[in-house]
Formats: sequence, C-alpha cells, structure tokens
Amino acid sequence: MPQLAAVPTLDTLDFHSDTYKDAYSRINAIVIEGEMEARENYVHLGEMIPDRKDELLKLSKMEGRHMKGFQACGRNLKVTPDMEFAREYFTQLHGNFQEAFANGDVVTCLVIQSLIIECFAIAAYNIYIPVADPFARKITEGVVEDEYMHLNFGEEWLKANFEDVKDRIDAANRQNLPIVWKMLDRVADDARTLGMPKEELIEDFSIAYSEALENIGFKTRDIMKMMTYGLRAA
Ligand code: PL3
Ligand code: FE2
Ligand code: FE2
Repeated sequence: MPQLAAVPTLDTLDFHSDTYKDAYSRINAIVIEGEMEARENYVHLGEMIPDRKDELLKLSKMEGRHMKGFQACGRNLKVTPDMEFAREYFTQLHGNFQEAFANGDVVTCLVIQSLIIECFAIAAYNIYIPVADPFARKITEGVVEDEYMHLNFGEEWLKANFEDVKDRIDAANRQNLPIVWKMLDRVADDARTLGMPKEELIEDFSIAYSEALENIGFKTRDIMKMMTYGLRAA
C-alpha cells in the first residue's frame, strides 16, 4: 500500500505554496458557501418558527458575518475560492433543506442546519484553528463561538418538542447523515493538505453530533443506532 505523506503541522505548512493555495481554493469556497447557505436557511427557519423569528434573523446575520470573515481569509492568502465547486458540494444537503422547507417540515430543516451543518462546522473549525495562518486563526476562533450558539438553538427547540418530533429527527438523520460522511470523504485530501486529518474531523463531528442528540433526549442505544445508520449507507 502506498504510504501517505505525514499530515503537515504548523511547523511544516507553507501557507504561500501552490499546493496549499490550491487546496485552500476549495476548502475556503466550501466554508464561504456553507456560511452563505446557513444565512439563507436561518431566514427560512424564521418564517417557519414565527415566535422565534427575531432570534433566527440574528443568527442569519451572524452567518453573513462569518461568510465575510472567511472571504477575507481567502483574500489574505491571495486565493480565489472555487465557488462553483462549493455550490455543487452542498447540492444534496441544500436540496433536502429546500424540500423540507417547501413541505413546512421544520424538524428536518433544524436537523439539517442546526444539528448536522453546525456540528460539521464546529468540528472543521476546531481542527483548523491550531493549523491556520494567524489571520484566519483569529477569524475562525470568533466564528466557532457563534456556531455553538446555533447548535444550541436547534438542540433546545427539538428538546422542548421531543416526544412529538423524535421519529422525524430519526428520519431526517437517516436521510442526511450519509450525505455528510460522503462530504467528509470528498474534502479529506484537501483538508489533509491544510494540516487537518480526516480521522480527527470524523471524531470531532461524531462527538459534537452525538452530544447534541443526547441533549435533545435520545438514549445511548438510539444514538449508537443513528450514528451507524449514516455510516452503513455511506
Ligand atoms: C454554518 O454556520 C457553517 C457552515 C459551514 C460548513 C463548513 C464545513 C467545512 C468543511 C471543510 C473542512 C475544512 C475547514 C477549514 C476551515 C477554513
Ligand atoms: Fe456560521
Ligand atoms: Fe452557524
């Protein structure tokens, strides 16, 4: 089996090399696109949960600021984000959110945006921070704090309605978690070039997501089953 090169560390990374910048053009675009779609998703959620609309519009504004922050990170490294790649990267999750929104399915919308996407972002940003360039590190540290708030919004709402929505959460998980495992696979090489090992991304995502399910009210048995549903179908 060919030996994979060691994952670069802060000492060996060269933020200005062509290899780094090429990988960054896709990862940076994914993050910008993810933040942009999150901004839109929270506007939709505000329409679906009118009594929390003001709060959700605030979250949406935060996502807009995150997007601008990550655009600045790309500019700082003189990288042009590959937005076409990023749009395609999110198509499936985006489509499922849109479909759920059209059906008035607030539970699925919350699972996709506030649980799955926020946990994905939390895992990615936490692993990126120690290997980021100093400019991007500062920005990402600010962003990740906000993402915990967004995750918390989803957890609290789903927890308050747990008995009524747990089957719907299970169904949304089954539909969308396999997509996330595939998305992680697709960025593995580029993430590695930036010093972020895939195993750590998977581990951090799994911890954040299973903790969220626990906070919402699922028992360990259900959580184990829900996590592997996604893996088996991946
Ligand atoms: C919602 O608040 C955020 C949505 C963004 C999703 C981002 C997923 C990132 C996956 C790519 C892993 C590398 C991260 C590097 C950070 C610049
Ligand atoms: Fe964000
Ligand atoms: Fe967020």
